[in-house]
Amino acid sequence: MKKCALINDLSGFGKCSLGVGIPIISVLGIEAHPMPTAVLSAQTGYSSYEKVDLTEYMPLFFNEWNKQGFTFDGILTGYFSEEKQIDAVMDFAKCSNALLLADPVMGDDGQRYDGFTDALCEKIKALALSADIITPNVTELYLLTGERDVQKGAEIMLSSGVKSVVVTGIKKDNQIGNAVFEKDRYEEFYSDYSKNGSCSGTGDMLASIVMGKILSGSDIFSAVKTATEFISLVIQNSDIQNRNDGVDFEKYLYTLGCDNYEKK
Ligand code: PXL
Repeated sequence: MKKCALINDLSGFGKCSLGVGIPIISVLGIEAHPMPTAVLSAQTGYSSYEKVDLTEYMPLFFNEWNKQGFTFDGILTGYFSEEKQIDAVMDFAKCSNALLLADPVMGDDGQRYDGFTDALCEKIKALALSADIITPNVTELYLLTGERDVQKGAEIMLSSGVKSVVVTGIKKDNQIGNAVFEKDRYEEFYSDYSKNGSCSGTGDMLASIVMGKILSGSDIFSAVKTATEFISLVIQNSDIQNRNDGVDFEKYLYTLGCDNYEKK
């Protein structure tokens, strides 16, 4: 089986990060190998939370993985709480031939998430610039490039060497969608999932589906189409009282697995 390292936090509440990445990568038929950046009582959108940073353990875990000869087909990164975590990941990724998908988690709806300083955002930008694929939402694309125009922002990232830029949460008419920018191809995928506004974890779901589908042989355009349809289905069928709680993705995970698991 193909192997994907998942470098992200583990949050007890607010379904996101490793809590959605592990099941999604697994149902897509790819081995999930988590390295938690931090463990939180709940994601940072709640009015309070406890957080344990694993910054000092990250180089130790990566060294161990290298010492054991573990290799990866994909490296998927998400939430970071300290700049040093990103140095460790960049060192780890440099020594690997894996496809690097960096989800530059920094903010949403025009706001930075709690704890994201200028210095941390600069480091996240450095990681994004070294990635094969990035999946910023509109707010994160602005934080990365200073550009409010989505196409211009995506072009800045492409001209710096990123191969594919997937911009999420683009609002158009009554719809919300995701666009894939590559040097010589552009495509956008819209759905009616604006019904409940932005929800915790949907960006993490998109990044995980894109990575899992690509590692199992899809091109990025069909991977983003699948992710858009999945997130739309889940949001339409979730009973959302508080956007921080996340969405009811569990009951639809099986729809992602249909292509990959042999049916007996
Ligand atoms: O889904 C993005 C995310 C991931 N991890 C943590 C977060 C957030 C968004 O708020 O707080 C800990």
